[in-house]
Amino acid sequence: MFDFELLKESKKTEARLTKITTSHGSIETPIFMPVGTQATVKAMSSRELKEINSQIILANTYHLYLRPGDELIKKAGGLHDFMSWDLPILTDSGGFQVFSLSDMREIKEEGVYFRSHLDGSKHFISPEKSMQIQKNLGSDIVMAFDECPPYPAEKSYVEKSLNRTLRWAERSKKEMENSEQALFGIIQGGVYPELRKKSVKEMTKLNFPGYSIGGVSVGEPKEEIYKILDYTTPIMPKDKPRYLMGVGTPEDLLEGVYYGIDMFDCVMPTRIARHGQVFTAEGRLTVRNATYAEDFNPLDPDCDCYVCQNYSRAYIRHLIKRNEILGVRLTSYHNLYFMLKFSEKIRKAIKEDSFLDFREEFYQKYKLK
Ligand code: PRF
Ligand code: ZN
Repeated sequence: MFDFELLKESKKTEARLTKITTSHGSIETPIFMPVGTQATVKAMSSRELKEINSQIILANTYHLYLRPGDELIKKAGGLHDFMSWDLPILTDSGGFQVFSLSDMREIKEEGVYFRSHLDGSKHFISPEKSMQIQKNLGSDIVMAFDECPPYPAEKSYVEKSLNRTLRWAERSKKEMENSEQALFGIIQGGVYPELRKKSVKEMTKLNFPGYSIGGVSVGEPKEEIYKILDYTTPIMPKDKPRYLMGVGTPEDLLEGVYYGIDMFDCVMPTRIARHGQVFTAEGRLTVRNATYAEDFNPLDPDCDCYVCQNYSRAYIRHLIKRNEILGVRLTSYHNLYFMLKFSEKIRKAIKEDSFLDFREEFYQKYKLK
């Protein structure tokens, strides 16, 4: 089951308020999706994820196929049962991780031959194989198998790759026929407007229930990402969800929403948390630094999360310096809460027709890194 409702469109920007319904419940967008690559959002239990109002989480085909294996997860009753998460799950197809992680890979028309980054063992993932893995995982939203070209890349290469990704999308769709899972097509085309346009035109012909924009945040300057969005989202269908893959700092959310994106994911909030860095209304703060040794304020005085209501910067710094497990649990919890609360504030602003003011106010306070 899959349903999409466009609840409201902002007047002065491309921002939208939408509701997506899946077999495991509904999500309201714009939304940030916490990343649970290994069937766990690092350091967070399902109970804590619910406590901070996570509506949907992400998991990865590539990692779970390698370990513990999608057949094992199927035996457990699927990813939802395996990890005890009963709300929506989106799985990425492996079409990005196989390019960024595996040691050796060969791209052929039939699929990708690669060696595992873990033990060098040989594997093959095709569009059909990626769909079979995602069927075993039992996610609510499934990604088509694509190629994410590197940056920079010659236009001729990006075009060749894009055409193959289109053929792979068709094969992904065929393999997912009669499935309850919703399959999203992925727009590629690098930094080339004509190629992005071609990708949208051909991908939308396949009539997927949703579309994501891939091939961004691969080393290009941020301005490039926003430029791509500026000419890509206006030609995407209005009546389908739009997901910007692998992008999701607070400022990325604001800009993405401005250009009409509904869904975001990024490992950054949990990754920086493990390095003792947290979001605050004034920007990122490295609580690990000596400056905070005797700072008894909460991580973010403006935050009403459990961590900020109960613990000080000095205490959390001490935990992190001592490599105590609780330290990264607390910073991860706060950072994800920050992103989810931020998405909620964005939705409220769109609802109240004040998104541009909200964006302006954010930048006045938040120092960019
Ligand atoms: N394709 C897929 N997953 C992705 C991307 C992509 O292009 C990106 C882009 N940075 C992140 N995750 N399948
Ligand atoms: Zn907090």
